Amino acid sequence: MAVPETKYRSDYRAPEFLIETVDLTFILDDVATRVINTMQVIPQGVNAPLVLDGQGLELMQVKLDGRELSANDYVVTAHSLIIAKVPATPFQLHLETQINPSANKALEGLYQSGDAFCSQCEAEGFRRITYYLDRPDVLAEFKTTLVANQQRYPHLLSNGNCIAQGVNEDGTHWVTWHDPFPKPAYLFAVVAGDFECLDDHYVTASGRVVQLKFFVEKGQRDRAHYALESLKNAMRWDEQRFGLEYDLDIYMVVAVDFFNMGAMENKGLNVFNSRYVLADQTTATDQDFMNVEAVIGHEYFHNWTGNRVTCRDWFQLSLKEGLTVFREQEFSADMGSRAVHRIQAIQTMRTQQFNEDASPMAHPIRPDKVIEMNNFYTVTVYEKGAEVVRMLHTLLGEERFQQGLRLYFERHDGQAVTCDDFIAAMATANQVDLTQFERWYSQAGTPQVTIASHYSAATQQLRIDFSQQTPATPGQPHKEPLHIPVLMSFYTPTGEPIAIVHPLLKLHESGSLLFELTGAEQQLVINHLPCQPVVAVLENFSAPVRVREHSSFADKLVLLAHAQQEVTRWEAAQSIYQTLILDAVAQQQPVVLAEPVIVAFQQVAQADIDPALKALTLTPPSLAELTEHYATEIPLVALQQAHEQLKQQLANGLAHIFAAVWQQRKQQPYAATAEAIALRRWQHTALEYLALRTPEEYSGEVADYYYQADNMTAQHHALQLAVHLGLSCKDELLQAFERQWQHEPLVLDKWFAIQASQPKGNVVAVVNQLQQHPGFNRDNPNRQYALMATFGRNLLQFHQPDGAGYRLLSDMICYLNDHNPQVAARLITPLMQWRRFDQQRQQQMQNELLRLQQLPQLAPDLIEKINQTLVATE
Ligand code: B3K
Ligand code: ZN
Repeated sequence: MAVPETKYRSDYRAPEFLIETVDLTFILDDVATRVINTMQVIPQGVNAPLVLDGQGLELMQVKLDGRELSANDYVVTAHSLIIAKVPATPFQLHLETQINPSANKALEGLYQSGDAFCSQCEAEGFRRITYYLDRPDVLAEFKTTLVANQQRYPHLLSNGNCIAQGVNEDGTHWVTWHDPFPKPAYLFAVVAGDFECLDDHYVTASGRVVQLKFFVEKGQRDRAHYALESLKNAMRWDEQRFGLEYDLDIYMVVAVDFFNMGAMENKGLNVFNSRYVLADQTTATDQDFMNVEAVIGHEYFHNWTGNRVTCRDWFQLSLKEGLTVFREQEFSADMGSRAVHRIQAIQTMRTQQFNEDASPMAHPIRPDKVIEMNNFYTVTVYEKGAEVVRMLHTLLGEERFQQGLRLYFERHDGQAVTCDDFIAAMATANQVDLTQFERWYSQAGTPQVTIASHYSAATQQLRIDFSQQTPATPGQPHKEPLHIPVLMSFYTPTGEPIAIVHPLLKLHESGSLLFELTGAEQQLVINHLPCQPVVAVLENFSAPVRVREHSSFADKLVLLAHAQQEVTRWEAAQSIYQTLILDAVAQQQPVVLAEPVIVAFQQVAQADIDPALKALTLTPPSLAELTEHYATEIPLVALQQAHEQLKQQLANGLAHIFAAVWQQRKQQPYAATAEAIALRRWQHTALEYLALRTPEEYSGEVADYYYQADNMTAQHHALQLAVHLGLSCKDELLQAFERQWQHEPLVLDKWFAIQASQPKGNVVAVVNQLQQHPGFNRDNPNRQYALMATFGRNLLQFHQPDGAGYRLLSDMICYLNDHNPQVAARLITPLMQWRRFDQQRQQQMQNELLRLQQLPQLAPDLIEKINQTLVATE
């Protein structure tokens, strides 16, 4: 196996050539698309050969300043076109290449999605379209002409503004686009197809009119309204909260069915996975609606954080992604329930990101070495990256954070920059020293913060000992202390807030107190406290760390009932559940929910608070989150048993409340507002506990609810309960759903996912069977994520001790290795955790990894991950 080259962040060199303008013509054809590329190249005074990136291209012609070059003048390798002798002054390079979009199953570069052509260039896909300096610090002005059959492809789209179009005599037509903003090639896009278009416009704060156009598959226009509204909300929000306006006259979104990720922020022409555009009440769940809003916002916000200011090199990915996820999270929070969105983000961190930190692929939010860039679009770069930006926001406060961001745009608009530049703007604008804070960019792993309180009644003094320690990760044996913002609150034992004035505790705008932990060990001493206070720590998950503290059950109950911050109350409940489960597993005893705890949860269930918070507070941490407490030998089965016992006891203890919630619900017309979503969530939680407690009694009720549903949220929940709780209506509902939705792939994905995630039964066999279902298509990433990625997260079933689950997944990875390595590399995630299980499972997973490692044409995406995981502790 040829090991592909590792690239290091420290090897960055400025480009030897720049490209000022690019004039591209695409003559579109299924199997032989012709790409004519005329570039103005500007040498940077380094006397060097011109090395252009290119992959899978058939080179037809090369002209330099109008003169055709002969084959002796250049060298074509598997990954480049090298022209040894080029002028020292600006010159024009003209290249003609040919590509085969219909053979492109990797969905990178130019490919076909159904009947349409579309492109995906980030990170390094443009080199599959033409030879180019395919790196983000080369910014050029693009002009693009598309030529295609008019009947089949009435819409021809690219970045920027449409400047000319015409019809040819041979049945083709052409459109020329011009993007006035210089941009890196990864933001380039072309689309051709026969779409239905949803049109609207938006007037910016300064009064400019922007055309908004959503292109979707025929017959789907009505499903794009929510996405369109979300876009307008995002545009308004970015003006109001960040003072940022849109800059072109048109903003286009194209929805395609074949797409590796969520969406892509190409300048003026976003390409979206259709699942993040198409949503109506009959086909989309509440969660789907929230995801549409978030992804639409995310791609829109990139226009400033990513496009206007872009990354110098791919190691800086978090510069645009961390910041844009932060902006997206703030947008969602401002549009809906802040606490609910925050809790969702915390859960993602504690399950997926902590998991990645505990894996051989652990990396800092700004990685130091990369083999395949596509492997670094991770929860660490995105979500932990957003947490790092959020910590800055916490440390500086909204006003000063905004000030820093303004300086960042002032300094760097139109440039390709680094994470250091971002931090420097924040530091300079606010006259603060962020040197230690910058370690968050270079250190991998989840820091552990230990907090121990000691109270002396005699001296009325409270001493809190803080310590922090970050475990070693591959390539980083030693870690330095980080700058950690710790938000805290103090309460009396009866739940009254205590106002504390202390030089080390700043009153934060959230209402909590901010303590800045910077040393490996630090003490906080507070005097004049007449009684031992209850302390809430790391409120709002103020840093992406694990906390170890030893507060009593009584203290947790005080916080559950009285904490002022909603997220803190939820955390108190989570901490109670977690202690109960982990203790039960450690002592091999059943979980026992004592009377005062039940009473406390009954009070939550009956309180006059956001019903979504009730639902979240009454839901124990997932099995995935619980596994995070074990570095090795994860006791899967015992955890699952304890988890189930706990839920049963909640179901019993709160049965009368849940029954009342369920029976007293009122039929209301469906709306995807935060209030309506919250209410449904609470009612669905009630139904789940009721059905869990007495499945036979509730099977009919669940089936009725299913059949009466006028929206997908209800239908989906009923089906999920039926399947996951093994209700007697299970098979009937599965069939009904399949019949109703067999021709709606995005909806059928839910049917696949519900079955792949069921905790009981022979799920390996079910998933194997579903691979043969006519609705399953191995080449479509959405189908793979719905069936195979969901199965990989089904801890109990995927990790069947006989290894059948591992084999099922690795067989699919073998197929994808040859067709879509990016998806293959995503699906392999659960196998990366192999060392955290018992001997037998380890052996089985290792066997599968070794088998994959032997594949004749192993893609770099998989080479990087498999080698890293097999080598890690050798
Ligand atoms: N920037 C794109 C991700 C591209 C992924 C390339 N493998 C989507 C986003 O983060 O907005
Ligand atoms: Zn992004």
